[in-house]
Formats: sequence, structure tokens, C-alpha cells
Amino acid sequence: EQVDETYIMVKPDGVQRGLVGEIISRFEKKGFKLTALKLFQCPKELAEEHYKDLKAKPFFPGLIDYITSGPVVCMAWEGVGVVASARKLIGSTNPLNAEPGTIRGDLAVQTGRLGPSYYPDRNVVHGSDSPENGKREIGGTAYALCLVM
Ligand code: DAT
Ligand code: MG
Repeated sequence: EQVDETYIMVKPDGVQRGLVGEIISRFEKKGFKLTALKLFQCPKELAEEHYKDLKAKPFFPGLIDYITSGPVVCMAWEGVGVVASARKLIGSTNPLNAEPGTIRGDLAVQTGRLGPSYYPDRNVVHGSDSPENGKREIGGTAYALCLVM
């Protein structure tokens, strides 16, 4: 059994809505181990690095504006199968499709919406999509800046 680490980030809407405790609590109750935590205002360059795989998407500028719009809570969580398990606890990207019982299913309504320009996403939390990205997001040059290990 492989012990992995995942990068979990409460996004600005989650912080502003007072959902930090609720979100941390779900990972604690599941039994994972919190190994790093920091309240952080993400600079634009770091947000672009974090979401670099989505650079070509039409919603990318809105996503970057949104993620840099207020403080986020950066965390590293450790455990057996934590990357996949955290994705299950978080639920589908679009909260409209997220099952009740998941963080996005219980606490969010929509990812973003179409308008004159794309509105930012509002799905309260980020979780790494692979152990490799977990490592990159936690331990890369970028997150070394925002995580106190
Ligand atoms: P996830 O956050 O579930 O890993 P992702 O990595 O594909 O999803 O996308 C990162 C964020 O970008 C996501 O949390 C919300 C936003 N996003 C993704 N798809 C979107 C879309 N079709 N419209 C608006 N925002 C979107
Ligand atoms: Mg992702």
C-alpha cells in the first residue's frame, strides 16, 4: 500500500463563505494526516503555474482572476490512496454533477457560468488529480513558497 500526498486548496469562495473548518474536518474524519497548512494570497504567476494544463481553455483567464481574488488555504494531506480518495470526497468538477455527500455536492452550486466573459469557478476546493501532480503542487518550486512543511 502506497502512502501518497495530495495538495488540497480551499479556494477563495470557500474561505469567504467560512467553509475552511468544514472542509478540513472531512479529511480529518476520513483519517488522513495533515502535513502542511497555510493561509495564502496566491500571486498570478503561481496560479498560472498551478493551472498550466488548462492554459488553452476559454475559462482560464477567469479561473486565474478568481483564484487570485482572495486568500486560499493551502494544505498537504498524507495517507494510503489519498489522491484518489480526496477526489472522491471532493466530488465532480461541476458541482451540479457532484453527488450529495461530497464537498462540492453538499456545499456548491456551479463551476462558473457563461456571460460576456467567463465567470470564475466557484467549486470551493482543489485536489490534485494524480500522485505526480500532488508532488508537483506541494513540492515544486512554486509551492515550496507557500507551504511550511
Ligand atoms: P478539478 O478542479 O475537478 O480538478 P479541472 O482541473 O479540470 O477540475 O479544472 C480546474 C478548475 O477549473 C475547476 O475546479 C473549475 C475550473 N473549470 C473547469 N472546467 C470548467 C468549465 N467548463 N467552466 C468553467 N470553469 C471550469
Ligand atoms: Mg484539476
